[in-house]
Amino acid sequence: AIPLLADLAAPLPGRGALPPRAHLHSDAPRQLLDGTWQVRLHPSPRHAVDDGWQQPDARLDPADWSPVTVPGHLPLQGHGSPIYANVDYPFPVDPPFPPDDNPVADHRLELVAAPEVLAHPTVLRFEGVDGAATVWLNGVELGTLRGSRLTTELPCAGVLRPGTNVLAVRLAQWSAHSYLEDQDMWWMPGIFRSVTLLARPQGGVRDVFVHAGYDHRDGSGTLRVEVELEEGADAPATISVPALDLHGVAAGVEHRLPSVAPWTAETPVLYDAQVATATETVHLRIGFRTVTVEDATLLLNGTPLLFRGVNRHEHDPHRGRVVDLATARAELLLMKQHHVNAVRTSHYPPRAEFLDLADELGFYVILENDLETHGFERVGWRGNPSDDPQWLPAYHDRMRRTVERDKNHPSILLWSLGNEAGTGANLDAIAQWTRDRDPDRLVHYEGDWRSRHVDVYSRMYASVPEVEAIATEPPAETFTDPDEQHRRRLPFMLCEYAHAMGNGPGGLSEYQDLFHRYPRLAGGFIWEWVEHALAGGTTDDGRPVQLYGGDFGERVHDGSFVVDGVVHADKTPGPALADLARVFAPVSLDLAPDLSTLTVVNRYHSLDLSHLEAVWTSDGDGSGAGTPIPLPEVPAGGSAVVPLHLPPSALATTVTVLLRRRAAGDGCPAGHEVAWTQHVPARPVAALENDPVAPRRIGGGLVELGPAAFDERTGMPVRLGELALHDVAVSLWRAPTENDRGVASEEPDLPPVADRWAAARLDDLRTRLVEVGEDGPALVVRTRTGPPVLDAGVDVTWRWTSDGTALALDLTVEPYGSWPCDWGRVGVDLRLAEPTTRVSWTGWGPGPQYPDTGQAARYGSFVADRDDYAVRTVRPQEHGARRVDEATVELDTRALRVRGAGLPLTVRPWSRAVVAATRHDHELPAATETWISVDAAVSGVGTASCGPGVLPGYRLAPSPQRLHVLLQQVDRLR
Ligand code: IPT
Repeated sequence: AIPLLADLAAPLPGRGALPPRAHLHSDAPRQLLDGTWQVRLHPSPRHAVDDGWQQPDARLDPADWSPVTVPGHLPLQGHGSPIYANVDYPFPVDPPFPPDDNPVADHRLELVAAPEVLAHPTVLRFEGVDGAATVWLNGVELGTLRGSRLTTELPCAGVLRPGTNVLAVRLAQWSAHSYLEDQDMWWMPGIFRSVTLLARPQGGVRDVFVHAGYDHRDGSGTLRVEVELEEGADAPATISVPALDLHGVAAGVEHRLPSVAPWTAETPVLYDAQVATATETVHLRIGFRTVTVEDATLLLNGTPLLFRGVNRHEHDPHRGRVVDLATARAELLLMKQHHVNAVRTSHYPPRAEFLDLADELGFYVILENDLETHGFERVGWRGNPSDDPQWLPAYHDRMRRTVERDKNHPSILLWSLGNEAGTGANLDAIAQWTRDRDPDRLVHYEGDWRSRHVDVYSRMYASVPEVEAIATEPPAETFTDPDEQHRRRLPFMLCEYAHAMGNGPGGLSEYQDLFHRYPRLAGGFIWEWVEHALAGGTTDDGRPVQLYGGDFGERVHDGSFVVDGVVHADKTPGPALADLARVFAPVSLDLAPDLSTLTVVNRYHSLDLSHLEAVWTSDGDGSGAGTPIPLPEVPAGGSAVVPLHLPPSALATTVTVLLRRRAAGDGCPAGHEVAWTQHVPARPVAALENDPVAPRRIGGGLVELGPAAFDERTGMPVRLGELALHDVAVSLWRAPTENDRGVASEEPDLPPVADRWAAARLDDLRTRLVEVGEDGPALVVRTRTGPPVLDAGVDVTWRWTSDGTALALDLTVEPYGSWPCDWGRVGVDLRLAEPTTRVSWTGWGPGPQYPDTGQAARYGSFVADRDDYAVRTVRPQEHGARRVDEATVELDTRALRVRGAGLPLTVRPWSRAVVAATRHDHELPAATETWISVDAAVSGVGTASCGPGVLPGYRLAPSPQRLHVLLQQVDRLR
């Protein structure tokens, strides 16, 4: 028998750990063991030799060992490779057994313990070890580690000694616990968080549990600090909170404080506190707040709370789940700047210090246990550990370690039992344990829609109509089932929604409108904050390579489904982040159509608007200094109608009203825009400026019309000024977005729209010239365009005119026959034989817009270089359309000007066929040409990559369409 095999198959908690406790900031000595360790690998536990390698005097062959950085993931340091699988277990579902094919990594570190650490009993703390490990110090087994994202403390008193010590960790990738760690992310074993030796002074502070409540009725606070001491204390601990005039008061008793400042994410007031014994002092920051549910409404300090949340995984494109604190802080500041006020720590506790940042910067946190058994869904949930008693100790152990480590953080309002772990008695048991242990917080778990054991009704990816139906359910009394009654009394939230994969998410505003309308709705958490692409170096021409599932030779994988965030893996914002900020804005502004008034709705939880100034500007994008608008006092939750007194001439201009910060604060600089709205006047239709010129035949099968030449055989223009035009055609297709490739949750029996387009051969339209004629000064071309196989298509009339300078097109598109699918877009494509360098435009920007995205876009003048205009995504897809009134597509020496009224314009160096067929951005060919589309209409994008498809109002059913556009070759701008 191989003991390690038996160990790895045990569905039990690890051995040898001390009871879990809070992660405390203590003055006791400590020694960080992060750095360079040595590692050697075995392909399986059956090959892991017992050669005494754990012993200090072991004779080791240096050739077997190589350096590895701790914290780090082994596959990102050349030892094995990452595996990305979402729901599927990448091994047979044979619980509790792991597969034999199970990489084992022996780690060794020689260390000399610091004298100040050695002067006390010591513990060895592991904050995150991905996989299942056994730990030896100087050849003595200290214990085993289970629960990859959870802290373990192993006592090492009597084993740690002066001089050199040898720490040995044998880490297997797979174990029984892998069944509990099926989160949608990379499988990457390794000691990926810090390892520390902690001195534990006798009589020191072992654990602290702060209970700090706020009573909004009288502004008072209550404070009770439970303290557990290490052995050997001769006096109890004392508590000091100098700012509250508490000096050396007793632990365990409740102190009533007549006046405290409450903690909220908007006012993250923290009180410095010390808990001290004769031998140890720990420092805490206390926040007073109370979270409750009343009338199916979530309340913080007595006031309804709205989560403007994101799901956050820890991810770094180079280091995986090793995320340094500076990066975590930068992430949180970026969230602040985009009005995110809540984080669900999907799907495990983050590194401990993240919660310090959340307390300090102000975020509401749903802290999630390290638990997911989603892969059992594939086998009808047979054998799901959540309902099998042999796993109860492991469930209990994980939940306990989750709660105990982070229990002192005011930012945490809810504990989450885990994610996608089905239902079962073990979940019910840990819900009950959590409520008993921490009655001051709420319990969350999405996986049980009966919500019997939770305090909020939580769902993921529910559609807008479904959320509205939940918001307006009949009262609890009307239900006969007691579970239903209970659920009806709970507030509702979306722990995941708006799947931010590729081009999207579409439809954010519709959810937010519901959240604002119905008090039962406590908001939601976008899926997800950050994309999990892994860095794969650069191409020969310097483009970054970003990798996803399947790129490491995995046989079981879920491709690019791991790349689905509003922020790229390197933490640079994607276009959705700006849209999110607009939708999440804590103040709503509405301009009366005659500009007489501005309606201001304060959607903050507790702030009034005194930190903001309002200004208006005219005829720009709002970036100017602006004229102040005096704002009345608008308390949190209140609204005001503000008279504007703008000059009457303003109506004919673009008026932008902005609310911006008066001073720096809340993670934002002074002047940071918090909300805006815009009045865009009707603009004149772009028209030819001079008298029309007539078409004339110029030989060679060409017809000249002003600056353009047409090929009589096709009826299509082939030249505009000095520009050769190629492949001019009507098109109904777009390069499928990842949302287009998904099955929409409201249409589970229908194929993805991308497949419907493919079945209808929307990407392969053929055109027949019907006639080329003249109508006065117009060249009128009629074509019929349709896909092979089908008898449906579009009849197109191209009416071209010119004044000798520009070329105008009036296009009508009439569908005929019975169309089997909606369209991706309707417009005109053309190709230029040289690459664009940049695009400047007047219209909406700077980000892209589809009918259900682009909430951040406003009217103004913008410039973007080629890549920014095209919007490159890790997996290539349709993106980058802006609605333009006028745009200049610059080439090396010349430019093409496009004019129309808010026309969706797409510019990129590749055809849609190339975009659709390319799996990675870095595989796209170098830019040698320019593909331009000017559209009459485009479809929304929805979120069918996971969740609902395009809302009905944003779909593009086959329908008559018109397009009016002016084209002109101009000189390149300087
Ligand atoms: C949901 C998961 O909770 C999350 O981890 C992620 O996988 C997300 O989907 C999709 O990216 S579960 C899904 C079945 C709705």
